[in-house]
Amino acid sequence: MSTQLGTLEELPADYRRAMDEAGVAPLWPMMRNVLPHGAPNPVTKPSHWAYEAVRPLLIRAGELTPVEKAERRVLVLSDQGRGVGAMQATASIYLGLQLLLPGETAPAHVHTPSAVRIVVEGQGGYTVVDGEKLPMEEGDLVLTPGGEWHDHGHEGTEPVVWLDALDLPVFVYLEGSYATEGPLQPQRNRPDASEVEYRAAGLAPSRSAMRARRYPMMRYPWAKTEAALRAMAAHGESAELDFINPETGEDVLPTMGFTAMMMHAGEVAKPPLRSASSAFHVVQGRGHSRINGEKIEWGPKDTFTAPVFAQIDHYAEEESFLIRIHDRPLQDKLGYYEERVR
Ligand code: 1HN
Repeated sequence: MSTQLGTLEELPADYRRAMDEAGVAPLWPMMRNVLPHGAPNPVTKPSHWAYEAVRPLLIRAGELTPVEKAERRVLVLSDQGRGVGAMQATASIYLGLQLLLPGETAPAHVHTPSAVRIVVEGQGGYTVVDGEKLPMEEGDLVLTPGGEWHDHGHEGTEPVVWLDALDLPVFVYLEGSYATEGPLQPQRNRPDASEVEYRAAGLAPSRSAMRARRYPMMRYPWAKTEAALRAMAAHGESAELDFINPETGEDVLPTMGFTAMMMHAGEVAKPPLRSASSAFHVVQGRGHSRINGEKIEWGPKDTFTAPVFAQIDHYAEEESFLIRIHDRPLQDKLGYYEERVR
């Protein structure tokens, strides 16, 4: 049953003034704004950032603003539904493209939000998390979980660019976002955990009284991800693999999830409608997607987004590898993640 709710205008002017003065407002005129029927009414609009278009601006930022003046030299990818300058790509996900030039370092800090980097181009970049040096190669996923010290450096000869994905909007909403700064960290002189402790799927360091770290593996090398996707895709249609914590089997972070997808040339994917919002980063390939009917043509290194419950059709024109960034882990924890068949 759906009755028409009363409006503010129906109420006498003196009553409205009196409510104003008392610091109260009637719920019923605004009820449907916060509780629409059947499905949410997202502010987020499908958005697309072509790497070709953003890259020159990022390189120019490298000429205009020394890293010392930026702390992090980043161009923020703002959701079209919120406008340029919005520090949201979807309601819960922040995205930015970060540039580091040869020889530069970005100072160490620790903050409450969590970040994940997906390396877009360049060689020789690295991130140090809690003393562990994580090399950054194209397509690698590198975690800097909330509460972990991290700094970045660059030992190569060409610019390094990566995509930052943070749960920053959630922390800002909770009035819980803050950072502490510190000196660059000493680096342990050994390869990262993906090369040592978690070198092969299904094998983990022998369990002892010592509990595993909360974030035991913080780098997911693209070479292994691609090989795993190819093996899966060779035996079926599209392949999708979730990035997980190798000790718990859970998502890599409490709030954000990451899924690697491979599509063969000519393949079509029509995922169910999901209550999670998504951003897609194209590691390799070319194609187009229809998101709520809007056509987005994507190529290598592009990024695009889809709002909650979006109707999404992907068409791979070439063999394509995408990483989907989403907020399902957060929605799971809040008890409402949902998928609808279409
Ligand atoms: C941050 O700490 C980094 O560490 C990048 O590279 C982007 C955007 C907002 C807040 C913190 C980084 C960020 C950020």
